[in-house]
Amino acid sequence: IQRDSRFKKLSAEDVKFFKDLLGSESAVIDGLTQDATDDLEGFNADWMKKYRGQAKLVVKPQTTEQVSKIMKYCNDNLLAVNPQGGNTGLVGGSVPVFDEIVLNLGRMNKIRSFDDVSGILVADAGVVLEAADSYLAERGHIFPLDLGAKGSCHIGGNIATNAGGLRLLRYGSLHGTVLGLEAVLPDGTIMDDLSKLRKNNTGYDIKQLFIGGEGTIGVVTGVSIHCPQRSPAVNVAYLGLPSYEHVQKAFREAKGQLSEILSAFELMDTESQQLYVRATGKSLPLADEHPFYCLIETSGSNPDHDSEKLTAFLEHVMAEEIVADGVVAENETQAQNLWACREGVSEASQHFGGVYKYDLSIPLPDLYQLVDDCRARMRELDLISIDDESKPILDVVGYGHMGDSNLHLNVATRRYDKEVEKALEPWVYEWVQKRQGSISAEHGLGLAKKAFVGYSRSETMIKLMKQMKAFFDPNGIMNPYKYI
Ligand code: FAD
Ligand code: 2HG
Ligand code: ZN
Repeated sequence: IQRDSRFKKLSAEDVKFFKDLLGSESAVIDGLTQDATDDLEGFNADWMKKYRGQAKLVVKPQTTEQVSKIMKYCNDNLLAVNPQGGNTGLVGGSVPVFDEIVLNLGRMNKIRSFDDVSGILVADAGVVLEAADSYLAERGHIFPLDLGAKGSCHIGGNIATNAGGLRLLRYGSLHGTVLGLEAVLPDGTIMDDLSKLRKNNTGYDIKQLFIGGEGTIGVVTGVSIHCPQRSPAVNVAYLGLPSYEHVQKAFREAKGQLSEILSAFELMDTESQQLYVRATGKSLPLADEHPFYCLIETSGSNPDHDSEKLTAFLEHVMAEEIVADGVVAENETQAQNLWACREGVSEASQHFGGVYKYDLSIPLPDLYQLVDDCRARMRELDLISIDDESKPILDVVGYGHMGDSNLHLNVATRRYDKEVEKALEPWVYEWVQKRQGSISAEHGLGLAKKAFVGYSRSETMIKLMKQMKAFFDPNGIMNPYKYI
């Protein structure tokens, strides 16, 4: 890609405008009129250290009005902008490609209101997910989304990517739980759609376009979201299973027997768990190795009732030899350790130098076949070895949100390598297209999947998306060069 020459290059005068507007020293990182290379690094490089921009300016507004003035100035002057939350995105959408200004929401981090009768939380977009959840925990509620990056990602970033995560099975997608949004459009208009209503059928539901919009049509500044009651009884079980067939049977049984208390059903293959062990030095919860593992969580209101159900379920699946072995957490620490075996895989897979991540929706019966096929392909091409350091790939691992038919295929490498990338792309996307899956289940498209949207969307749909983009952002200044 080439830098779009329509965009103005940042000048000292522009920097002065932002400094005057935002006032405080810490609100602007200025790499144009002074040396700020080190300070800019964290905003220019993504979490995987795969994508790197060349932004010379980071602005950190504290109010919606400031965001509005920033956007109006950028639009009037044709300065390109990259909205950024916690910078944990996995598709290269959160960092600039060239010299786009980074508009980071980190200082917009206030809870605006919470009603413990309705469970409706209204907060700034830059509130860190874990902070929102802790605030809610003190008030007997839970954020309807949870994910491994909770300590860094923002709720605004979650909305911009339409993150799915570990609780979607129970609480549904953000398209249902988000009740209202406040967003700033590229020309500075404040879209005040911060409704607190669960029902509101008054014409087009425009906020939905911002959920999963990946910062291409506006900046999300405020969020109104419906948060459920926190369950007093939470159980976590970690199970070992002999095959993917058995995993599917266990999922059916879990839905049938745990039904309304089932809050997560996660899948990990043995390779993903071995990689976690290798990267962290920790040991796995079960003594013997099993080809597959599942993490099951239940959340309910009555500890005795839930334990009784979970015990009956476990007895049944063990007696039927669906599950080979398992362990149930006896306290909060044990539960966290079991969850770490699942949540830690994402980081473990990039621990050894590089990673190629594919976040896919695949019909459940076929879901794991991709991992087997991919591993076989990498062997055939002689690109993979866990011990031989001369091979680029350490391992191919599969894990994900079984309950949502969402597979994470991670190819852990010793370095970023064009040969590996060519062996994987578009092969993975063709595989998924043939099974009517989606090439992006929950992480978005960003820069990584820009060239591959056509594997999951028709010409007509892509054309409509481009028309929407042009309507909201006629100058194309919002997160340019990315998927749209
Ligand atoms: P960023 O990374 O900063 O930005 C992501 C995108 O959103 C960019 O395109 C950016 O321009 C845009 N954006 C950010 N904030 C705004 C805003 N206020 N207004 C407009 N646009 C904005 N995802 C899942 O779905 N499920 C998971 O289970 C999951 N687990 C993860 C685990 C780890 C360890 C990591 C590193 C990532 C994980 N992710 C997961 C990826 C996920 O997309 C992000 O973690 C999260 O949703 C992004 O939030 P963020 O604040 O970091 O956004
Ligand atoms: C998860 O479910 C995240 O752990 C990250 O969505 C997946 O790193 C990945 O590929
Ligand atoms: Zn995920």
